[in-house]
Amino acid sequence: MQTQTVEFIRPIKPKTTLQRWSVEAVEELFKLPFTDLMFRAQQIHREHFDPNAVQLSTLLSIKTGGCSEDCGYCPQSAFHDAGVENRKMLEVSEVVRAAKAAQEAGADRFCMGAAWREPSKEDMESVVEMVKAVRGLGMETCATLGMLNDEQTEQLRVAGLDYYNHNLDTSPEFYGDIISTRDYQDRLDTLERVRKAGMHVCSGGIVGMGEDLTQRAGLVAQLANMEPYPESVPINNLVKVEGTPLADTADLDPLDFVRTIAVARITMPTARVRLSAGRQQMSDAIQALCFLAGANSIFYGDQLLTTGNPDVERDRALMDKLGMYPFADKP
Ligand code: SAM
Ligand code: DTB
Ligand code: SF4
Repeated sequence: MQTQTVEFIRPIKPKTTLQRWSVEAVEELFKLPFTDLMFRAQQIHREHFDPNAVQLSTLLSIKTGGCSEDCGYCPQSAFHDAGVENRKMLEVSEVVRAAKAAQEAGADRFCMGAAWREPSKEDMESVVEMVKAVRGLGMETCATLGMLNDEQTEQLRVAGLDYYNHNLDTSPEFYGDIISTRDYQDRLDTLERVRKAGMHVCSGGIVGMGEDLTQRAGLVAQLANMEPYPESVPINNLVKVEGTPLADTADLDPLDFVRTIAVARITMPTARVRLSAGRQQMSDAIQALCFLAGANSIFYGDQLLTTGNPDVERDRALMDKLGMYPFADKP
């Protein structure tokens, strides 16, 4: 593991091999001159990864809309009127068809998302079949289904789930401004169960929700201080959806988004840092800066869950232009 020598990075728990990050230390990273921050991020990125390889995950919403949580950013919450229909869960055969198509298009990971607070017993039976079937295609599997209990994490592990996505979304201090139907500790408890069951953890958050710099740093510090930190860290730029409480939030300066990627890379050197939601609204130049800052994963395919994502052709063209390739095709 990289040893940090710069004075503002203070290991809090030297007995572990992990970096421990105070919120202040993370905030100091955010405040570095842009080129210094990028240089540090690139150095660390290149120590651990091929900087030209990008991991491609395709998302599928297996259960859309009507969610009983009130997350202020989310078009699928039953509390908001964002025009998202409450649909029933997809059939296993529909999921397999979508996974095959994603694999043929070049994705190596398939992530199944559901608009649930937590899955029911019956939901789990279908999800287990989906995970087994997608694993059977030779793809990495990921699911994001809300809170899980111990029995459910075990069911998913046995089914062959590789990653569980459960985002902390923001800092503990800002969380209550965005969600009132669950608390931060609920999120941490589920992540702990996923880890204990032996699956890889995918956890990140959303920026551009009106958080201040300390709160943005607080999210990164929370993630980086998990022991171990997540293997996969999605950084989402808020997609502002009409009808959600955050629809009119002021735009985040795109360079502040790039900074967030760089800070995630520096604080979690071996994680896959995913440039996640919000790419459709981003120029190629900003996406290129995100890759320079250490992003090495994207959602691939023209749909996220309910909102759009760049289509495969646009992403292939961008990768070609930048001389990047899917990490599975590494020469
Ligand atoms: N219901 C489950 C949960 O919340 O854990 C899984 C699905 S939920 C849609 C997965 C993640 O999508 C959320 O944690 C949030 O980070 C992200 N998300 C939802 N709406 C978003 C938006 N408008 N912009 C950016 N990210 C969003
Ligand atoms: C993550 O961090 N972002 C993805 C995935 N994990 C599940 C979801 C983004 C959702 C964007 C809004 C939508 O399409 O509904
Ligand atoms: Fe439900 Fe997840 Fe959306 Fe929150 S983010 S409303 S839990 S689907």
